[in-house]
Amino acid sequence: MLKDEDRIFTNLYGMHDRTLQGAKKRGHWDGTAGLIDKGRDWIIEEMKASGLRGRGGAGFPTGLKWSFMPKENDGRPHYLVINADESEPATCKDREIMRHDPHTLIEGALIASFAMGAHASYIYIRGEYIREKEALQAAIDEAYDAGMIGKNACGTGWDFDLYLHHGAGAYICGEETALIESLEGKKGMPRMKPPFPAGAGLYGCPTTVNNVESIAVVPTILRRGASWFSGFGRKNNSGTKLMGLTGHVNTPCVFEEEMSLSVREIIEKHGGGIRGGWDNLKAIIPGGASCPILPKASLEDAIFDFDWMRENKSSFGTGCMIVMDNSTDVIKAVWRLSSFFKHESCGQCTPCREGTGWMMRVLQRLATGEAEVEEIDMLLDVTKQVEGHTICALGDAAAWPIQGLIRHFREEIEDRIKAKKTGRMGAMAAE
Ligand code: L3W
Ligand code: SF4
Repeated sequence: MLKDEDRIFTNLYGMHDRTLQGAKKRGHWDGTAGLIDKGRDWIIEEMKASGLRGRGGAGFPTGLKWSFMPKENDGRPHYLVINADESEPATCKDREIMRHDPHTLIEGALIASFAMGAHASYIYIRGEYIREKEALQAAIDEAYDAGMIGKNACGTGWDFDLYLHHGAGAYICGEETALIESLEGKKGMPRMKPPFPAGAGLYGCPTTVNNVESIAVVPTILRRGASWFSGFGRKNNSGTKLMGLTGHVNTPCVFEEEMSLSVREIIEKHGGGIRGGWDNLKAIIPGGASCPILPKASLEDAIFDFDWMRENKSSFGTGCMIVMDNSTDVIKAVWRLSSFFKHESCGQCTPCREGTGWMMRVLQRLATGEAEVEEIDMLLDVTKQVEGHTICALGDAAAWPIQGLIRHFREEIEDRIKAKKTGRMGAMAAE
């Protein structure tokens, strides 16, 4: 369990002063110029050694991603883009950073941009985050006024500008290339990859897109050392992490914890346990709508990290878990998620545009028991035709939860269809 002194986010609940003065008192902006003086290579190597994996959902190693940025100057500017378009259902961890600890993000943006040779960085914030935008902009203004950013940032000789861009409320703009398109003033539609943004990103220039939390932890990792950070969690899953609990726990919350604790410890320590006790647990969705559902039977020894979740055919995602007790209609829950993906599809590739609607309609019939049993395998086949056949990960994200539902709850789906046919639907029916 994480000790108080090991927390990176010391103002997660807004109990302290979030201004520059307050942030400095809590240890932020301490020796920033000295870290920058150590040079780009040192910063990138430390980030690699820390084992930090991207905190936005995909878990790609952050230091490695930074190292893809060109070392030689070919005349094109470099950019750091910070993805604050936090829109994953049940995920609201970055929001707390921007509300209560914005200086961790601004200091991280300066250091990360310097390491990648970027004189400008853009934070793309979700359209619905109005107060967060105000808090963050106020902190950016303060940092400019105090000379922490801007010309000769922190007295390092490095000029650095930070811009806050407000999105218009589309989930797909959290996909990095759609976000870049949107920043450029176009419709937020994902681009084919490769080229990855490090080769051709914003305005065709070398760009790194990182999640808010990934950038906000950088200064503390560099101050305390890579080995301090990598000392938490299992190999390849290191560090502390902002996590969340929603659904049928007694105390839904966002919290910082070390990686690789058990799912049960996380739920009991931070969520106050399941409503009605552990035996009343039915399933979890580990870290975002695209992460396949896992039933209680698979969770007794489950470890809450990237590798365990992948090895067990799910995904750690953003680390913000949805907990479902035995009162949950899991078929209806996954149908609801599929209607979300249908709504958010940008529509430029056929398997996603047509497939998300098709899958949603079949799921709705499964939820009401009106489908035929044979349609379960037909639906599974369709998910396989969507998965891996689209421009961006939204197609996969729409397919995986359905595959998880069929893998773990086929019997419940079949029982519902049979009950409908024999008139035993009763209270079991989805309204
Ligand atoms: C250079 C290579 N760069 C990969 C970079 C790539 C990107 C990062 C991860 O989707 C997932 C999605 C959501 N050369 C590279 C390379 N990169 N190979 O690494 O890339 P990728 O493709 O693995 O993932 P992605 O497209 O970024 C993210 C899932 O996360 N998710 C979370 C969503 C979270 C939010 C939120 O609110 N924070 O929306 C939850 O499950 O479904 O599967 O930068 O360029 N060879
Ligand atoms: Fe758009 Fe869906 Fe294709 Fe992604 S997979 S580009 S959201 S149509």
